[in-house]
Amino acid sequence: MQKILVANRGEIALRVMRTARAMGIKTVAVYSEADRNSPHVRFADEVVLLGPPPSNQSYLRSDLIIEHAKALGVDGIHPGYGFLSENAKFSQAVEDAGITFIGPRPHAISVMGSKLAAKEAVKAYDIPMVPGIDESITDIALAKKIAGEIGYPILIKASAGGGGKGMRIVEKEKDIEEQMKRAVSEATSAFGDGSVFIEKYVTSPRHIEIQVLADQHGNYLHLFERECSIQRRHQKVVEEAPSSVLTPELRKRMGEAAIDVARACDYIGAGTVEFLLDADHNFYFLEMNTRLQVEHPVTELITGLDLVEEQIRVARGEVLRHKQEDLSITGHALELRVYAEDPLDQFLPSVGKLLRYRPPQGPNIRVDDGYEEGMDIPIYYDPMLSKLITYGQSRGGAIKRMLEAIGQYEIEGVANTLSFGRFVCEHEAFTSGDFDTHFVKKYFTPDAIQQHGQGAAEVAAKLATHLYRQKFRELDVPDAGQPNWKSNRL
Ligand code: MV4
Repeated sequence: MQKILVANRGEIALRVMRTARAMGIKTVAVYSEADRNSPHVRFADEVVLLGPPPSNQSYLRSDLIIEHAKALGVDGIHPGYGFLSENAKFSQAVEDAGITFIGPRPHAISVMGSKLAAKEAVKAYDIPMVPGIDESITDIALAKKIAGEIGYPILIKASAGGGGKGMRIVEKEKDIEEQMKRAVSEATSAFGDGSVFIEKYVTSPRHIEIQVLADQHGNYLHLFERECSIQRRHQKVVEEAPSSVLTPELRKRMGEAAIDVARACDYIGAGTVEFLLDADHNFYFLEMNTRLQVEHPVTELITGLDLVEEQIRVARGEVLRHKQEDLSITGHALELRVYAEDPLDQFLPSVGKLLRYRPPQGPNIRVDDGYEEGMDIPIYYDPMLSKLITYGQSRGGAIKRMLEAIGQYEIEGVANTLSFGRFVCEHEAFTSGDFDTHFVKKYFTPDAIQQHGQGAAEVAAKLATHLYRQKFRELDVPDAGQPNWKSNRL
């Protein structure tokens, strides 16, 4: 492989190209008009403008991307995450163009893109599943009968679902009819597929996922787990590896189950198998993500592997270089996703200019980002600014490093979730390891972080008022009354 096009933007485009370059492979960036001045564009050896900012006119234009790839003699396309990364048609079209898709085959993507097809595919293996049905259901009377057998609460899920869309918890039989109708209509409008099924609702689970790697020769590895329970409305906030609740024995069983899931769809490359872990430490297969994930760096830090390098090697047809017995966990890693969102105002996206942007530096700190000081944060894409990743010999060491790094991180001009990250890392439920997927809902209120920065906030408010008055005196304009603080964030 001589030249790789990265069909993505921001931090992941940069991260993929860095590894490609280190492997002696030329890089091609694609970009939209909103990303003209982005670091990923400056980094690449060659660049291609795709079109206007909206994704469907730029980063989702598979036709344009493949056309340019052919014209530039590209022999591999890496999709990153999001955008076209889990699009089976794109994977097929890349292959049809004689280019290597750095990811799984179309078959694996489409099987795992449907929860019902995934359940069907793994049936032949002994993989623990949440009690429930594995077929689409529309008949209300039948749904009531099944729910009665499973026992309430139950969860109605959309087969094509993602991000919690089309998911409905039902506590009592009398609510089944209405919730079924809602789930079907939500799934139909969101995914164009109204198929839903029923599972027992696991009330206080942890979300634990296993990283897998597979080559084209039938070899499989798992790279242990990532704990992803700290999330807000299905958006992950803090991820870590390893999980503080897995024993070596449970880790081995979950790793083997994950490999079986990968085997069940003839997986190739890097993928992630998601599980729920209940309060009694029973685990259940949920779904498989057929891409490199946002949180892959924590796995890299505890295993010493470069997952993008492994993806490229596998795509080139190489045999996996490691044996399961050779892999081990060293130390502990945390990742905080820093979003351009205001934790004091319902996490509303905050757009604007990065007036000041100084990421922390130092040993055991890694920042994966795709913006620089002075840049505008576009409104068109995911609001993630960066990933702050820290490492320590112990979990406590990684948390301590994270708090230091948050303290060093300077971001001005856009509201961001650094203070929310500090809140999580200082919380007793987090530091003790005693948490589940309800952590944020259970413990977070805006006051929890407002109090923390009160001293600094007061100084900032006084200074802002002073500067405001001074400016109006200088310009000699009449005071217009109350400034619109909401739209003029200083
Ligand atoms: C569940 C569940 C409880 N019981 N399934 C959420 C998104 C999708 N990937 C699966 N999800 C869940 N499935 C059963 N049978 C709870 C969730 C869930 C969840 C899972 C992982 C991480 C965060 C979550 C937040 C709310 C609900």
